[in-house]
Amino acid sequence: MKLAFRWYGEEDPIPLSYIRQIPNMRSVVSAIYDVKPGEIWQEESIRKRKEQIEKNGMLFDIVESVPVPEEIKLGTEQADRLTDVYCENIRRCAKYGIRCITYNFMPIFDWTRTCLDHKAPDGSSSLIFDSNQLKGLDPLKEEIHLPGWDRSYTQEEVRTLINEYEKIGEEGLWKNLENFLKKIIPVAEEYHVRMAIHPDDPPYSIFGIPRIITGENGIDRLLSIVDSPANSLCFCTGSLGCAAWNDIPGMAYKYGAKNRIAFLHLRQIKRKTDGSFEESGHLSDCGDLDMYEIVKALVDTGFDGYVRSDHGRMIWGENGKPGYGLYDRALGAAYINGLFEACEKGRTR
Ligand code: DNO
Repeated sequence: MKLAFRWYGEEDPIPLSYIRQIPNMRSVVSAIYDVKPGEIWQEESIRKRKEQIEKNGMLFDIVESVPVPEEIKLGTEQADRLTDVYCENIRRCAKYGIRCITYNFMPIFDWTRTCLDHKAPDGSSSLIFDSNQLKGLDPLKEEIHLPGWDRSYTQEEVRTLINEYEKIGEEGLWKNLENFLKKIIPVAEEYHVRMAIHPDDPPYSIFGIPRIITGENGIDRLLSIVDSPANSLCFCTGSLGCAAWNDIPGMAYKYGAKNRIAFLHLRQIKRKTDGSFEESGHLSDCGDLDMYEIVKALVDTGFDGYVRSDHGRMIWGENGKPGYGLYDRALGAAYINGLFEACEKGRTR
């Protein structure tokens, strides 16, 4: 496996020199942050990012994310032109050594949580999703700002987008994903890049907005649209794992065996019966996901993709970007090293 750590560029309070000190750290997962979705990534910016990372003894060979503009997801008349821009970004990334690009196909919002600093009894804090807090809220009628939502949209824009997504529904979104994949995957193949789609987080509809990459059925359908390792998954255990019906080790084995997991996000969650959940320490004992079984399933299939610890808690007084502090993600990385070493050695003995 290729151990990686997400870094938000110059704005990130964590120095690359610290990330380098995490044992076995290989790649820095980053992106170009000064462009909007749908714009071209300047080669100069990609080159600079690569140099910064390499100067610190690591590789820049994986991107998270090249965001997909709403026009593509909605299939507007701009979709074709913007997909061409997306293809050009794939080519440019490949030119500077990128081998894997993460993206998602979630309408309007990326991940959704209700609180970013929920205190646990041990004094740590983490991100949670409390479904009670959403009950009775209607973004079509009132102004709602949830953590993690893109603040660049005005409330009016959010309303228009929600209406448009409701009009196209799940099948419309599938159609637009299909058009997108049929155009981008051949380019990714030609340039030896694996596209890794991030599942919807959480994996169910919120406020009636369609969500399609939520479990096995959706993933099977997605992978069959273009049957190629360039059309792969960013297998996020915590996103898929919020739905109790998703068998995460089983899915890891199934998609690992098909060589369709390019990137693994190891994130732990604790579910509640009403659909709420909280993020917790990465260890199996800290939540509902058996990390050993997940890693073992992947190792058994010969997995050699990228892995990163996802969404750490805030611990030891750190005051960082929610989910993306140094300390707990570094503990998670050490845990990932241990799990992989044990599973890999266990296989050959
Ligand atoms: C959350 C992340 C996601 C992920 C994107 C990929 O912390 O896992 O924001 O980067 O969905 O496009």
